[in-house]
Amino acid sequence: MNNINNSYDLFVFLKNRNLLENSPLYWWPSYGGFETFVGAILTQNTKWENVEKSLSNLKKHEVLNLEKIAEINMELFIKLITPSGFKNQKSKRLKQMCKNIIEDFGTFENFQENVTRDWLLEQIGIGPESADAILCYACKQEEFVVDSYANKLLQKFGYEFESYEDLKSWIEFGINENLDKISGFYEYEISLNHIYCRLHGKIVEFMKNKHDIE
Ligand code: 39A
Repeated sequence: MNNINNSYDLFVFLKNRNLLENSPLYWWPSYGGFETFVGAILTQNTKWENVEKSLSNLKKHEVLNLEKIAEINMELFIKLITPSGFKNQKSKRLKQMCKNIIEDFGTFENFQENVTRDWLLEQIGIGPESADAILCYACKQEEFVVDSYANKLLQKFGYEFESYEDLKSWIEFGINENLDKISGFYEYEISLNHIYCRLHGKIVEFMKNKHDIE
């Protein structure tokens, strides 16, 4: 069995498996855009493939932007996001959040630059995982996203964490302690945010494709 002493070891273990060969550079499609923000909320409690269908519906109807969702007819919105499940709850929360962004930040660009984790956690329906997904992938901030895949993978290696924040700290600490070595793998041309995106993406791809740790 592979010996994983810290998250740097985990990074190297996953990196050696070329899991992101067919993925976008930052793994999450539309990284850094409004679409990523919507995807991060729609993906709660459902498969990514269902989220893609909802995003495609929103694009086809040309409503995938902050102002349009803040004003969209609820019946239409519910219909468009039906594939990703919990349609009544998600449509209500997403629409309210778009209104709150406009009220507190004016534009999506200003939100991306100035939003805080605390602001996100105050929003109805946003827990730590969704907050970190929005910060990491839509706002390009240095926050690692912990999800159930990370928990399950680390359990396979014999780890158990008491909370979301404990696992997040364990990952972020091991990466930051070994930042120079990791940057070296990418000829020193990679940001910490990009490393977090790639590590999260590798974990998801490893688990979704049911790879083994042996
Ligand atoms: N579970 C997931 C995903 N699986 C994903 N991709 C594949 C591309 N994203 C972006 C988020 N959550």
